[in-house]
Amino acid sequence: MPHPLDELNVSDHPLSQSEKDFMDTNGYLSLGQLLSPGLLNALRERIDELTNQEGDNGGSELYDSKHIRHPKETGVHRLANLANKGSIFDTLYTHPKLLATVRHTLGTEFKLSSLNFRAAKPNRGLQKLHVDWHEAVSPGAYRVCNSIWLLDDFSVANGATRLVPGTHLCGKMPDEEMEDPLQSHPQEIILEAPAGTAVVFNSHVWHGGTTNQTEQPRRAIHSYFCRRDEPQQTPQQKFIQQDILDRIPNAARWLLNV
Ligand SMILES: O=C(O)CCC(=O)C(=O)O
Repeated sequence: MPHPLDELNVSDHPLSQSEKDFMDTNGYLSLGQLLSPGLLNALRERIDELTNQEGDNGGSELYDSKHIRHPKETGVHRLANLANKGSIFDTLYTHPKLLATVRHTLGTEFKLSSLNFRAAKPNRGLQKLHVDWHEAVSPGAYRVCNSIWLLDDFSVANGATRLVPGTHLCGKMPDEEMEDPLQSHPQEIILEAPAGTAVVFNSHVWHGGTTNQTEQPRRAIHSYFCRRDEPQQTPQQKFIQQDILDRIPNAARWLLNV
């Protein structure tokens, strides 16, 4: 029987050896501009629509979850549960190159944990360096893997994500090593890239948002994955809608765990 990942053509988009080596060593990998200009604009429009519709309630599915890693974040626009909010978001969790990178990190048995939007508002957005897990893990024993789809050009000025390459291998949490994880780390890099780019990062690498020093929100969507034996951040069996179940292929159901 074919594995669901094969049904999503993951084997047709293998990582090159240098991509694997880069991901293994640094804990992140840019997949380049995977979003066409047309899809990028349509995503921005749908996000604006949802942001207006949901207002202060935006992200409530995330904040209500008992598995949330951090309490409600101020200074950001959030939306959660995007897998149930339009077919336009399907690519963001089913793209074969994305899934090939996640498979390389977590093995074949993983699922979507959540699909959320985060935009840092002007003068806001700084996060502590953190990992998306409650403790440090041994190299290779990864439980979670994140990715970020850039809806705006990411720059030092507008609060691009920072990360400290290689820290997924160090077996330490940022707050064990740093006096103040809000501060810059001497080895941190900033993910500067054009809108439409997707970057996968091992969730155990130290990372976080930085301050948006421009007048416009800095927008991005995170497709976040976990191993199948871990709880989802958005438990899809609770949230899934019948029209979505009817629309998506079996392999996407497998990814959502519904
Ligand atoms: O959006 C970003 O730049 C990073 C967000 C992040 O790491 C988080 O919300 O945990």
